[in-house]
Amino acid sequence: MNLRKNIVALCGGVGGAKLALGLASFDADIDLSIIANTGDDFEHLGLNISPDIDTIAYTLAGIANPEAGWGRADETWSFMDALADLGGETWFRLGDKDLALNVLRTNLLRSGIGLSEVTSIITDQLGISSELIPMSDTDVRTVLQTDHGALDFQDYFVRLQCTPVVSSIEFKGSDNAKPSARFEELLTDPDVDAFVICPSNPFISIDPILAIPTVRAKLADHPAPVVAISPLIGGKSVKGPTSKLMSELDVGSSAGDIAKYYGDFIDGFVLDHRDSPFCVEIEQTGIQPFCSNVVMSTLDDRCRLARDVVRFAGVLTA
Ligand code: FO1
Repeated sequence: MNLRKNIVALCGGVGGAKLALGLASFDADIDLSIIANTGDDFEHLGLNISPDIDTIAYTLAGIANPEAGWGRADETWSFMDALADLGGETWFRLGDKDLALNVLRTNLLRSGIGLSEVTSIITDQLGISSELIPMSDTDVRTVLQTDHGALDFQDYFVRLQCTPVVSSIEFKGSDNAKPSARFEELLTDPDVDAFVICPSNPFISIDPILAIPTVRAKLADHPAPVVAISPLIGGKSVKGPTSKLMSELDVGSSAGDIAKYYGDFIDGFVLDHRDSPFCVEIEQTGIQPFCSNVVMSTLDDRCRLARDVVRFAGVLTA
């Protein structure tokens, strides 16, 4: 009997990357393919920056900055300090080691290599065994309509620290975007055993992936179950602006509201024990709830949650 399991995880920034590490670590019989959000990507200081790809790569390689969640551990900041002395833009902090990766990516892209191949060159160099796949090789850019006008993602998230009030979110370029070739393959691969929607921010990390034409429908049509993990605990986002965006976008405030927001294309929803009162309303929408401990402070936490998610998916019928 083939014990190997093919898991495809849709993932954004810090929270999602933690579960991705758990999925990559808890069982050697898991073949993990991670689909990374690229809606946060932007050109800055002449560089092509892909924050969620890098956050996931650094996390899987064990070299992520554990406090910030983004950028690298043991970083130095000579480039930023020198740039500041020259009056350059330093609101988006690029450490010296992080800079090297972004210079490499920029030059590979400029030579005509696509983002998927560039990303596999980087993951090979970092010794990462899981597949890390951009959601698309064409540009999709998250733009937020706010009380400060239209904002590119990093302006909203970093420069303005998520303080603007958001009225709507668009994904520029998504209408003409296609899933990356490998993502396209996985969406119709009968050997995929489960799709996992990591506990990333649904609106700014998962929605850009779902906005690419055919993705949502193919996930719904695939025979494998789709399991989402709640990014909230007790109505609070573990990190970042999920709760704030829920109220600004009028999506509700609970884990149950997140399950309903994802809606028909998910089969199961993993939520924290503290949110178990929402299981009934989730079940009434036809989505199977499963309670676990969603807090991921240690590697053991990440592996345990990953194990719960894969086991839960194993008993779900899509
Ligand atoms: N997030 C910040 O809040 N401040 C920063 O200065 C910052 C720099 C940065 C540099 C490289 C990188 O890959 C990510 C970086 N991030 C920073 C995180 C980034 O804004 C991501 O888009 C978020 O993690 C959301 O996923």
